Amino acid sequence: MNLTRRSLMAGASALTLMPKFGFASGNVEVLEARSGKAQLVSAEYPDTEIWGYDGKAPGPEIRVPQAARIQRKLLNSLNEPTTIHWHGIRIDNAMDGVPGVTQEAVQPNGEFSYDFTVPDAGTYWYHSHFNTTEQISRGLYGALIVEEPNAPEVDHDITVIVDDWRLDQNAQIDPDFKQVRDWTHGGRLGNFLKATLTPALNEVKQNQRLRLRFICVATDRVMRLALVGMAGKIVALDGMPVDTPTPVEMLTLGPAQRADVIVDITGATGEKAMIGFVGREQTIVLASLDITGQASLAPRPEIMPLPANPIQQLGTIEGAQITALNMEGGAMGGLQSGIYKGKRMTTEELVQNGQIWTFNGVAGMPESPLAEISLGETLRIPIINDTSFAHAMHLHGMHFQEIFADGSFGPLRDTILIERQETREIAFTASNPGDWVFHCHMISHQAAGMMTWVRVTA
Ligand SMILES: [Cu+2]
Repeated sequence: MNLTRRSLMAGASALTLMPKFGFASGNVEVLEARSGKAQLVSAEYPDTEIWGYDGKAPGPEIRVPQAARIQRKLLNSLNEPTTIHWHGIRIDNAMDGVPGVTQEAVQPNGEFSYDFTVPDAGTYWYHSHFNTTEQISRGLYGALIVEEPNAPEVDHDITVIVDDWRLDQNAQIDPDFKQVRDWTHGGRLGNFLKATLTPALNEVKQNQRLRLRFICVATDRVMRLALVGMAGKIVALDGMPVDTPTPVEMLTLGPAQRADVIVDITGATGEKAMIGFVGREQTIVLASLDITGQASLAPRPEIMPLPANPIQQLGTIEGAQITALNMEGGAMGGLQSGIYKGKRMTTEELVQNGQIWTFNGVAGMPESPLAEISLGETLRIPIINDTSFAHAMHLHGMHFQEIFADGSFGPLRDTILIERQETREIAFTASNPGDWVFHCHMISHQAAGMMTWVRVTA
């Protein structure tokens, strides 16, 4: 696809009125989950009632140096329980924020003190892990940025949170989070896409260099993004630097995935640099930056790899334990029955229990782990997607690598997007003890059955 500026529809005039929330703030000690109001669409619409950290969506950006200690007290001012998961962080298990697995859910008016260090630099995020479809859909998420001590020089370092809201005519969030049609298909897809840039940025200059930290916080939508008026490379995926930065024009991010790109503004004065969402029928402008001059005559030097994180890549997979994960269910699937809470049920009975997807024949959290391995052991998981939908599998606590057909390994990731009827294999060497959930990050699918866990013993 050869995208030009002109092929992008100017459909997001509201973005020039982007509310100025979510500025970097590295010293928030309390995160209060509460309701709030946000101007999501434009001044012509009423403010949207959201739930957010400190009443904002996105919540405050947490930005710290690598290896820093993060301490945040979660105050729950919602009318229902909640927790915070620190997505992609190699964290102590007790701080992972999974209710019923690593902690009790924090009740209304309750609190929980999160305290952990961030070993790896990169782009991460935090979000609710309780009643997650609803709580993320209502805005309970924020960016967690860990800075390299020797970060590459750029003119702007911008976090780009991309979300997908389902709003009614008055710009209010559709409160029906339990539509069977969503569960059985591609999940809760919205009707209003929004990119929030932090810090806000409206203009750039030709030959300026930007680091854009993309975070897809949508519960279910895969974001296909086009970059126009800029050219550069992907330097990190899911927080982790890639060995060899690769040129980027289009970026595909499944729910929860991140990509850091370093780009130079190539457009000329008077033109625009844009981020567009490439949909089936149309491309929507999510961000539009005026190019207001030339920063320098000469193009910038070559984009180099980011400094590596102190994380071990896969060595050998010889002798590794292999445990397959078979995905079944959903619409246009052949699921006849599945086990839920220890009981075999027909698909009708599963649906009555809000379940529609299975991993290895089981819907929802199984009593025993998908696999149990000890520290230093390597686990291979071939993932067989025998369904008619894509899934974004996320492992907590550790990053994994894909094993390609030729035996080579892919980049370190914490979330892998697996297309319909596709089989992909991942592997990791256990480096973090605890019970770690492994689930589809199309959160509607997770809620409707796609959840399991692995145990790493010390
Ligand atoms: Cu899924």
